[in-house]
Amino acid sequence: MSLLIAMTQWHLESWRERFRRHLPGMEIVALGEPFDRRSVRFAASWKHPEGALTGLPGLEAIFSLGAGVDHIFNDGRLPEGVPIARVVDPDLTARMSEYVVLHCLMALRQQRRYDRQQREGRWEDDRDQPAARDVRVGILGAGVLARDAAAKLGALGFAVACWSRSGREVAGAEGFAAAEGLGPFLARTDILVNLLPATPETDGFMNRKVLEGLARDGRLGGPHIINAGRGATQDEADILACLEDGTIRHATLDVFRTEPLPADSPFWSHPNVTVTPHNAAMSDPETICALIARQIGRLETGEGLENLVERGRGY
Ligand code: NDP
Ligand code: OXD
Repeated sequence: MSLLIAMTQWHLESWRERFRRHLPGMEIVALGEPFDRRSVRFAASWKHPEGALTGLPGLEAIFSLGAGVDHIFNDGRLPEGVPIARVVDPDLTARMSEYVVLHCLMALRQQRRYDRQQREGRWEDDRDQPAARDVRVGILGAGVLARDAAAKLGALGFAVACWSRSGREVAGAEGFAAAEGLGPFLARTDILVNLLPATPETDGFMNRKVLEGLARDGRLGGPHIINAGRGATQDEADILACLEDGTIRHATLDVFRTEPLPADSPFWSHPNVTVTPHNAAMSDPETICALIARQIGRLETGEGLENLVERGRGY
């Protein structure tokens, strides 16, 4: 019985060592080395190469090593019928909320302006500092991450709303659903936070049309956007053009269509763009291995997997 580590990018041997500790008795094998394909029961994936999970007749579950699963669905030869589970972890969730709260506060408290003034040696305060309650944050998504961020922003006083496919209720936030809810949601939003997954439906979602729908009467001198979901959900040419013509005032981007962000990307040097290297919410590898070991334990005892992904929806 073995678990296959099917990943690119990360350091294989440290993951193997962790899985060995959390799953004593399980053989841990990896792509790129000879292994018995018939004995693989579980796969742990992060951006595995296309087709890497085919020809594994005993495969019972695929575990994403992250919260997102777009990297798994990018594989056009994914074996059918095998359940896919993702990471839902309070530590990761808390880190994402830190990121969202940090960047909403940066906008609210005009921190970039004061940084600039400090560099220029200028003492100039703003007597028109809005309160958090004067600023409307709109979160795209009402899932695990959006709900926690909404609660923490709400505790600071921000006026929070969430928009999602189903319009599911989020405590302390106004709810908007589907295509009909999008216009009113955008029209009441000063800071747009994207926490949508990358799916065929959300591809390029943050485009000019959406950005033009944001509130024009806010207290921040123009709309701000924060994307900590996935780069595929943003239209990067539209974002740049909207920054140029003032449709949006500032973009904080943790994720990009091409990562690492190419050296010649105009985002690097744009004065109204904040770039972070896809680390809004790092997953703790130790926690993830423990989570997968627990999931395998649940399968062995017949309890079934948690945090399953719906293939039809892509998240
Ligand atoms: P969830 O699956 O819990 O939530 C996804 C939310 O998106 C749901 O509310 C869902 O609506 C909504 N949604 C999906 N598709 C659509 C659509 N077409 N239209 C409207 N709403 C839609 O995911 P999480 O909150 O756990 O994570 C969100 C994403 O964050 C991950 O998929 C990942 O890509 C990204 N992420 C980024 C990290 C980083 O470091 N930058 C770290 C971790 C995650 P409904 O509720 O109706 O189903
Ligand atoms: C994730 C990520 O999906 O780090 O967990 O982006």
